[in-house]
Amino acid sequence: MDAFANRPNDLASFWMPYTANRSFKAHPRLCVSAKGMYYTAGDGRLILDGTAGLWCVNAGHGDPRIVGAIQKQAAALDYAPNFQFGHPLAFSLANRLTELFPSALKHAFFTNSGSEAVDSALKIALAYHVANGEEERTLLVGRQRGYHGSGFGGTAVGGIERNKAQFGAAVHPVDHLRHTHLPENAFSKGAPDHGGPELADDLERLVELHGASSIAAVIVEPIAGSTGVLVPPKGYLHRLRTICDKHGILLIFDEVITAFGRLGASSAADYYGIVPDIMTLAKGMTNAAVPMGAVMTSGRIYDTVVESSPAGIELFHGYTYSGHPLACAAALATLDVYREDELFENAGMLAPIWEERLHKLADRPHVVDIRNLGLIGAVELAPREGAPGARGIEAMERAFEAGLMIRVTGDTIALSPPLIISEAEIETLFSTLETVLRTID
Ligand code: PXG
Repeated sequence: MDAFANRPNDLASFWMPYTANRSFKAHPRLCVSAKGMYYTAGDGRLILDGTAGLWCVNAGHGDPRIVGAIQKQAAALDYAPNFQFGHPLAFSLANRLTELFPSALKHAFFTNSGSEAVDSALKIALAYHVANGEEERTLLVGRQRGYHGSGFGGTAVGGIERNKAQFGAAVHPVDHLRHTHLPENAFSKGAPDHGGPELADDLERLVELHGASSIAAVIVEPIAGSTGVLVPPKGYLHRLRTICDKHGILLIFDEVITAFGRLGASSAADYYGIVPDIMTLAKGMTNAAVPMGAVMTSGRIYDTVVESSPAGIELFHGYTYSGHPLACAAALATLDVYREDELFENAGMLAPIWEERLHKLADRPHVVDIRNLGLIGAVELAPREGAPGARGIEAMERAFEAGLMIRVTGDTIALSPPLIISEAEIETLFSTLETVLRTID
């Protein structure tokens, strides 16, 4: 048999990630091309992208400046190793990123995804404490309902039981803070009022339990995305920073979703005016056109690890494709597009319009909560009796039939459109969603 025989209609071989494979393959939803705010589905219909892919296509699909940069780079230098050799674009990109984010974050370590960025960040935190003479700081603290990707480290600090159940014990000692979702904050517009500092004080509980000198780092998403858009109450992140400082604990912001304009600023760190010790990036960094992630670290972390090592390699960690030329070219072009088209500013300008329109869904059928910040929105539906998640899945399927891509997590609809969305497209998105909500029981 011809080893390269083409079987385009056979959906069996591809084991799809985080997907109900059997139901998808019975009723596939395929996208065959994309431009701007829209996909084209397999049957030729236009689908409005309400989620920027998976929170990643912030500049919209197929921007010719990004496409052109990738094409040009592929022809000029397809690959060069960054282990003991290097190529100029990786250095340029690292410099550009340090200009974009809080000035204390002076170094960029490249990865190929958010999951790798998280695992790298955790390892860098541990390496820092070893270099700093505090090797007993090994405990990594995450948060309930946190999502930090699918690596072993990220899964362990993540707070989603379902993501751990198939894989046995964590490979590293971890503990978790309480999540930040309080019922009294339902239907808050933007940052909720109640409970921020008290929730952050949960870190003091862990300090009492384990001893501060055993805790290496705390990792949190500034806004938890994957578990249904949980916006931290006012004062939460500031208090977390204060407690980390008090006890010598590194604070890691997992900004895989929040960086690159989602909140109308370069990062959540920038938006909140809080400087973490380490920041993880991915997704919007290349507009998702080539996979890439990064870990930004403070000068102190880099200097401590690098300067305290004997001559030779200082950090025994990296990936064949760390700082891949095509990814660097895509990222540099993407940063140019963000700047030239003022997309972060556009997101900030649209945020109040987005908030107003989103919250008009409050009295629609099944809606039990609405949450938002920047160009992020969540509509939580009541679960069906005995079938949690079923209503959410049906909303996603119906929306796709109606020409709209949404994401669901359980019964929560999560929305995060490309930052190029227009006011008219915001209206189309929400009126389509209202129709969908009317049609499901
Ligand atoms: N950290 C955070 C905060 C994320 O949201 C990752 C790490 C992992 O990134 P990679 O590139 O390894 O996937 C993520 C990923 C959703 C959804 O529907 C969110 C993600 C991925 C897929 C779906 O909310 N976030």
